Amino acid sequence: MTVYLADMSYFSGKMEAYLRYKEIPYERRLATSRTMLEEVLPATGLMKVPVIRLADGQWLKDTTPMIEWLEAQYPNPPVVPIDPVRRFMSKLVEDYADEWCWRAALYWRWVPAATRRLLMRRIGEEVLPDFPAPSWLSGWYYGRRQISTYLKGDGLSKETEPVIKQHYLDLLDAMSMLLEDQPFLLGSHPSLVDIGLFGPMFRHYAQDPAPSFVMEQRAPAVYAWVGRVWNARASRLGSEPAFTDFSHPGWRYFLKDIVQSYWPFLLATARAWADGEARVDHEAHGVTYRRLKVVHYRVFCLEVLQREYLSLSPDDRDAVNGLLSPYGRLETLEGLESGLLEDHDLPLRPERPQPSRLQRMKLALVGTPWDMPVKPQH
Ligand SMILES: N[C@@H](CCC(=O)N[C@@H](CS)C(=O)NCC(=O)O)C(=O)O
Repeated sequence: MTVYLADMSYFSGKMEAYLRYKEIPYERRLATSRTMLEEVLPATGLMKVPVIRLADGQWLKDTTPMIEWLEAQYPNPPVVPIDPVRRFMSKLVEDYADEWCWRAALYWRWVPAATRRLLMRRIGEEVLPDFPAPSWLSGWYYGRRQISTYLKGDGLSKETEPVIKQHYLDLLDAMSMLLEDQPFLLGSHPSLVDIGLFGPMFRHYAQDPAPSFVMEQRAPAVYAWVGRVWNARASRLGSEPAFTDFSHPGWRYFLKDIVQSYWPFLLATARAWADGEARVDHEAHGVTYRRLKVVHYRVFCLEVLQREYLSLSPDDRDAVNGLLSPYGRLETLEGLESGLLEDHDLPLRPERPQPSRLQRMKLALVGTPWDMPVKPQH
């Protein structure tokens, strides 16, 4: 298979950690604006990485469904615990790592000046070498776009800034606590929670200069874990992972943040989506994140998690509720339908309608709109 990826990308790092650990052979294809427009967009409707082209020409997109699909093809050793309670909890943490840890990782990349300058240059050279502008200029433009979409457009304000910044430090402390007792976050082998948290921790926090220095000083155990996950190989670790049960005190920070901040954010997003709203305010951590984009993909995330939660046996659901009860409970929404389940049925259906020329030009400049899938012309 061929993985289209970028070497500074959060989700590409996550995907590669999984493939490397599972020893699934793949070819790396660095995505540039040309490969994105000519190969990735027509096949997937996305200007995002990573995506995968299978040897038979079929395509996969979005790391969470991709990992789930690959787990069915390459089941041993599993990264997803078999026990339904641990499995659900792992998926919850993976989703939190994907969607809620994103803002702070973007903050630490784009706000410290030295890191911002370096990344603008890297993006210009590595992602936009075929863009019709000098690479410093295209990199600068792309960086400004990331800042306006994912920071200013995602609730960064004077009020929220200290909380967003602190999120990284809290993650480091919680992970350090977990790693005092085990090489990986859930025990003897990498699992979905390691893979999920590798997203923010690898290409952003461990490698961008400003947060990397913080990790080195504050959380050397996390720094070592980043290398350990990158270097993990199933054949070396053996096929019998022993996964623990989320009762370790290091999980308290995550469980509290998921129940009190992330899940309510998903609910607010889904309600706003159902009401046709484009923006939503969200209160968490004692501050208000104002005018957050209502991202359709996140309605899908909630739908998938909620389905899994509701399909647990009563005893298993009690066990999940028991783990979360010190912090609250998971409210569910009746009649929740994102309409995206079919779109994430993998491999993707080959007969995708093509975007128009005008849409392609627009997408080359602005990327995939964050709040909606690309609507191709029929
Ligand atoms: N839900 C997707 C997210 C992929 C994603 O956001 N990729 C980023 C790089 S880490 C991207 O390609 N961004 C392009 C852009 O913002 O224009 C996944 O799990 O793969």
